[in-house]
Amino acid sequence: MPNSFYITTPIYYVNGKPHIGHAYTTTAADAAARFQRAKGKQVFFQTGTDEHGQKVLEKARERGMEPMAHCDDMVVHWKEMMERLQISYDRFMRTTDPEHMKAVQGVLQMLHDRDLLYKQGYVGWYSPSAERFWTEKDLIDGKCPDTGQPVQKVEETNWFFKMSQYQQRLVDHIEANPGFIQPESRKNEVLGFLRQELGDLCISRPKARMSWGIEFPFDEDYVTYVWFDALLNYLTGIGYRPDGSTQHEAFWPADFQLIGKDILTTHAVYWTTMLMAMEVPLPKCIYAHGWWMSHDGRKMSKSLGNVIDVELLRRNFGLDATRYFLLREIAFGADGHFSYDGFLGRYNTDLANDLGNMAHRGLSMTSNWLGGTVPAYGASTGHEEALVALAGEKLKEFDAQMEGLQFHKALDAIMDVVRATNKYIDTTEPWALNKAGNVDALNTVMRTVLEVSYFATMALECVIPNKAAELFGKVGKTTEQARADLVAALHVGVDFQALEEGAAVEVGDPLFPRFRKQPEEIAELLEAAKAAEAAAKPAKKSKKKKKSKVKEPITFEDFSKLDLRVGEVLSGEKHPDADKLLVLKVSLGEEQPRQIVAGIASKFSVDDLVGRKVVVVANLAPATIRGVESQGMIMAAGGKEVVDLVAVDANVGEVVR
Ligand code: ME8
Repeated sequence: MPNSFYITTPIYYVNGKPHIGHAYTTTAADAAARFQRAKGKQVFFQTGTDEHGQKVLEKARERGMEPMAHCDDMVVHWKEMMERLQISYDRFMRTTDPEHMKAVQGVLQMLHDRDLLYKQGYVGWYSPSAERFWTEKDLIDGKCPDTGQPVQKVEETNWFFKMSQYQQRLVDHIEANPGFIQPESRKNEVLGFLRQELGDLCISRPKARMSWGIEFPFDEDYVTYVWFDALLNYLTGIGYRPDGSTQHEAFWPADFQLIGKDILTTHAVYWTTMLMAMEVPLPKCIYAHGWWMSHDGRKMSKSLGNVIDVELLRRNFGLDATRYFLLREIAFGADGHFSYDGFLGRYNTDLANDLGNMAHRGLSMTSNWLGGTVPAYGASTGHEEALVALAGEKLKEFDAQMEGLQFHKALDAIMDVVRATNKYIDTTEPWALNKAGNVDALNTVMRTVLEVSYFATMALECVIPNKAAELFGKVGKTTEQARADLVAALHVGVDFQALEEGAAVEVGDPLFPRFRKQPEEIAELLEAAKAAEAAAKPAKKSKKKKKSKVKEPITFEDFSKLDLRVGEVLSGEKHPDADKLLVLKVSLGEEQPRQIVAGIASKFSVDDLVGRKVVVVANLAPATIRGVESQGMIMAAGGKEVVDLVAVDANVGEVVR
């Protein structure tokens, strides 16, 4: 459908409760969905839960429950999280939904009829935590390379999907459609992965070992591999049935499929080749965002226990502030760290000082000095024209960044207008105009500030829906009117003529009061933040550090011989012959990624590093380190013990000076 917009999140495993990572993807999808709805698109937004597979079965057993009863119980937490975050999904998909299960069986039958499935004996290492097989050489210290959790050796006959025959078609599709896998670094990662020979995909589990899944329609001894089942939710949820019906075409191909970078291969390779086999078009974009990390540089996850419960943030700072923080704090695509101080800082600057303060100043001065109604413009103070122009330009930027899911930039564009308006208030000094009885100019200043307050919240409504609605009410507008005004502003430009002259304004409480709670009032939140940090950092004996002496001075000429570049870690493995070394593939934006041996294994696993931007000494002469060639050096902080990597947030290949 030309006016449709379909956006999905991963469906989450019900082996634990939701945390900041899940809230993040879901809030991002929600903001995009709300924005597109406001723009008049026919939106379908799907999220849900992934309920089959070994991981969920084990959790149910651990709780002494039947798997279905366990899922029903856990789903309550997920739906509650979504309700609390005001997630405006159109469908909450559960893979235990009978219609979905029937459709999955239909797809299996269809692929079987097309001779795209075969049965074969197999030996592999199964990781229940990642729900996938690995070969022995993939394992790190005998554990799952993705999650670091134990694996089980499994020898059994299984059904395979002939994934390998789609390898070249997939490479061609990725190359011909630059926006298909985003961001660019993830696209390169997938292309890198596809440079090796692609195998076929094991898509069954014998019931004798694991029965919690969808039964094969043509082999009752087997159930479907959890990923094969789960990925299909994106289609079955919008009515896809493998019987030639076309209901799903109202929304398919999806505009955006949001995922975390942890599940890139399953989406960019398994899902896309499954679609090719089903003769269904590929989604327009698979967008893999980064991770919320704890301060030791590890992904926040259920298994590490270093997660923050967003509910604590919501309860202490409010829903809108929590949603704003999630989307503003880190670039969508990059990793970011959570810290309580970071949250507080963002709240107090952007929301309390900038947006909240601007609106409150406008409303209270209008109420105190102008009888509490929206004034007509008087004479110009000479500063309004620039502000209108800035707002017009920034709204366009906001629109473009929202269309590209660059939430942090979109929000910042609107905040630029807010900050400029606070400066405008300071420059025009309405208190002085009031004192001097210059009502004409005062009217102009107040009208302008009220218009910007409305303008900013109208744009930000998709992120801060409640506070926006509160502000609309204070200037005599409804949410419906604000959405219509947003569309008008996007089409014909910004003129700061949206409010109705004479409409009553209401001051009330500031939208975002400065956060002044005492530590004892937010003890629960502080404790949780501290516990997450403690889980992140294994306790170390405190050692007194000797300060290393600064070396002999070098000249600038010596220094300028160094060619330092920004690189991104694409993949890696442990050095075959040295515990402290990792062998990493690092992209410097050159044709081929570099292989770099780095002595950082005591601090980082490969999993911690993939996707991180690092500083590389690019012109260090290649050397062979314990039998492995190294083409450069990654810069790290710390003496003998590595403390952290030298990290930058810049484009791959950029020179570091
Ligand atoms: O993988 N930072 O489910 P899951 C950012 N059922 N996002 C994070 C995160 C973090 N620290 N931790 C989790 C599964 N996420 C499968 C998906 S889809 C057909 C099947 C988010 O419960 C992120 O979106 O492990 C990630 O991809 C997802 O949660 C994984 O959720």
